[in-house]
Amino acid sequence: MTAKTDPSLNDLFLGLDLSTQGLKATVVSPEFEVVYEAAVNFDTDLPGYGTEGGAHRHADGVTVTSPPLMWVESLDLLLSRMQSDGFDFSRVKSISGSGQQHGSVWLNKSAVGALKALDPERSLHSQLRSIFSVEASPIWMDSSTRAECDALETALGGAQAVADLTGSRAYERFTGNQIARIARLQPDAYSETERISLVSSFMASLLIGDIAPIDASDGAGMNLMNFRDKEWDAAAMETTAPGLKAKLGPLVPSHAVVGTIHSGYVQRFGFDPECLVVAFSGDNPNSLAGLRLQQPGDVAISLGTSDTLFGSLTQAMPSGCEGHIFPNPVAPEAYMAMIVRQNGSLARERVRDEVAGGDWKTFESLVESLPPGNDGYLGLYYFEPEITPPVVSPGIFRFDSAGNSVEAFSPAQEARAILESQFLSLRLHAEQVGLRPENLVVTGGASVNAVILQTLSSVFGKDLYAAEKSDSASLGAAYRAVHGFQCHAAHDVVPFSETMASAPAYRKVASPDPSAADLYTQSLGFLNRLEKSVTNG
Ligand code: XUL
Repeated sequence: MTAKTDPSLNDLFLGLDLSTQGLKATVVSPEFEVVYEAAVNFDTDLPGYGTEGGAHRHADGVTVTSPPLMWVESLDLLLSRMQSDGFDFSRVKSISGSGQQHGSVWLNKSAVGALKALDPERSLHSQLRSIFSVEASPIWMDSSTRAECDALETALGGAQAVADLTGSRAYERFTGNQIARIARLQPDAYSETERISLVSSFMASLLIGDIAPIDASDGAGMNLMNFRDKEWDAAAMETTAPGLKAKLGPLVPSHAVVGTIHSGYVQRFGFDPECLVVAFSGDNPNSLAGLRLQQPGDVAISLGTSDTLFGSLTQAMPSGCEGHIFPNPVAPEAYMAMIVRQNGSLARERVRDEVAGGDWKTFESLVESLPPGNDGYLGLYYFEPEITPPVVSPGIFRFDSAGNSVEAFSPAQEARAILESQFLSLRLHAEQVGLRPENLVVTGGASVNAVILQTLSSVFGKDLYAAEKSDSASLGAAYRAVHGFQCHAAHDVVPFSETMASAPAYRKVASPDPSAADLYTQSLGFLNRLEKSVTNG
């Protein structure tokens, strides 16, 4: 990298993450040291909005929204907290951000004027309370749009056709389907809407004092964008709602600078007037950057309430059944693919409670008492409806090595079976969307458990590395702030691997059992058949 693009040691880079439950700031130095963090929790810090977990769940059981004004107020509160902590805003060279994916913010004709005229003497929320044409923003947890999804798939030629075009089949939470529903049920609000932003681009808009464009990585979570050429697709837009293109505005690459900080923040908080704002993106694309996935084959697994696997790839294979393909936020020529399994930590804990009285040590001894491959016994554990593979009715299914149903497993078989089947399923479905891990990073709550890590490493046949910090979205936003700053200075795309070259290496936490690698590879076909026999996919 040329010296011109290198930040100076005094510089700081700010990442913001507006998640479902709160707003978080992570500040990094040019050496990628986290030097400051702050957070706002929507439920406890802004109780006036009456959210639970940051959202309002409606009586119909499928509609889930959040008040966008709460997001505005949270930015005020976060920046004020940073100011009271004595944070030196003048050192911030650039800001980027992350937002929960798919949620939309509906702006009326007064929005641009109000954003441009932000007055440093007054709070943001007092100035912006009347810019919304829809005051309850649908978010990613909303599943009210089955009819709209069916309509899109019918119009475009089926689920696979929608996936081939947009990177994902039609999903209820995807923004285009949310837009179609609002346009149908609230036609007046739709026609009063000047612009529809994503949560991510809306937060960037608040900082630049104008409407910030949607970036291509988060734009791919809408079922509206051609994920290969990164343009809005005319047929998808036409099926979704009339006159939509003008309401969405342009798309930009995720590393693009979308503006400089509005003068109101310079006066109120002491920001440098030249502080750049790099396009905000979705939380999953930001996590990809936060976990430093730099090249095709770099894959992260987050073991959380749900288990998520995502990684970078050059040959995208969108699936009409599962997973998502987004443009890669830090490598414009590449993609990212993502698989979500709903039955993650809670399912493991449930089996642990049943076979080991809630004790991880006992659970570990049970797993270790049997060889990898579980003598051919395999179990499928769906305590909740499953996303990957699609399972509507929960259930547990146990099989012997010939694929015959088995009534019950011994505690040891059960303990080994849940880990092996969860991780084999992640590997199977990752391969089905073109993700073949070469370098594997694990994050999330369960990543401290030795037997879980060992099994994961063996199932994938790869060394396993651990990321030290779990809040990869806000960290990724800070890393992207550095990347965008450098790309801007270089007038070119700087390879993300160059940006991150001086970041400390990850710690190896497990190596695969060499005797198990072939066995697990051979089990993938068997698992696929068993999953198909019990699922709806
Ligand atoms: C991704 C998704 C969630 C949200 C959560 O498709 O719906 O991961 O991004 O914030």
